Amino acid sequence: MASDRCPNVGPLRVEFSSPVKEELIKKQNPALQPGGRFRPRDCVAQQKVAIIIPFRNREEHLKYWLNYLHPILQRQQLDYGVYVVNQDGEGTFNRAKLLNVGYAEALKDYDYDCFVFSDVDLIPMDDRNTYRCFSQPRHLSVAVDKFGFRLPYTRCFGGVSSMTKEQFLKINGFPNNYWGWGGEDDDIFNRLSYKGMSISRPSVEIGKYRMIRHNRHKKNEPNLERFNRIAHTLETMSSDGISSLSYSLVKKEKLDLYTRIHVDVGGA
Ligand code: UDH
Ligand code: NGS
Repeated sequence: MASDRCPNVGPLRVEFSSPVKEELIKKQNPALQPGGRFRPRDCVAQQKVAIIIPFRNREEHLKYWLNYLHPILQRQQLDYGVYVVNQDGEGTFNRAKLLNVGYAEALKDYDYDCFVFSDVDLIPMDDRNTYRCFSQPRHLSVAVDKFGFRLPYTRCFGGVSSMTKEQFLKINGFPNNYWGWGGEDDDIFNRLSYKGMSISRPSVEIGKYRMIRHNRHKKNEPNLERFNRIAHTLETMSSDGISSLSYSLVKKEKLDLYTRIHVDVGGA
């Protein structure tokens, strides 16, 4: 994927001492198109990648994410767009449903064939960790600093992951009814394994990440139903997913560095 003009460099220095202003990020990334879109000038990228970030009230984290990721994604020569899916209102947070919304709304803009789902607080430490899709669903954030740069458990699929459109549709997308923290990523792992897929991962060296430290956010308390729900993925996955997704789109804005989707996901 790398060319002489913009080679990937390998390990990167990542730190969170002072957030960069959006104006400066824009200046440093002059090839970006409105809505946070980019495609390489001198070649046709192999995949069209939508990067989806579930979001509410993390503006500082988002600035770090945009500042670090845009240059990396351009060096990776991706044809990509960044979608920040903002849960409007004060209701309990629903990460997986926001990711479903991002998938649906991104497809209204462009014929994306690959989707990268990323928490806003995770920054890769090596630009050889390509934000694209593979023959099996991919878990990219394998070695996060907060877990001592190790995978915390084998079935872990949280943080940053990627799936082709086909892989995503095969599992009927993500569950819509995990309100609050935890378990939705385990439900997604269950879906993939029930459909006979395996997980691809970069090495622990290339899959290193830094997480921006933070406290638990309001309205994202641990979901007490999560253990019961992940025990029933097999029965629920065909009826609960992208096929049953319903939401109200409040606003879709093409900003300089990303597309911001405001959504009312209803719920608890
Ligand atoms: N998110 C938001 N806003 C919220 C909650 C979640 O944007 O209010 C998004 C964001 O992209 C975040 C992701 O959902 O990266 C996952 O949520 P999280 O960061 O709260 O989950 P994590 O497992 O942290 O990283 C849980 C709280 C840990 C508290 C540790 C106290 N030392
Ligand atoms: C598991 C959670 C996952 C979560 C993972 C890492 O226990 O949703 O921890 O969490 N599963 C359940 O609770 C059933 S972390 O330490 O990154 O906040 O992603």
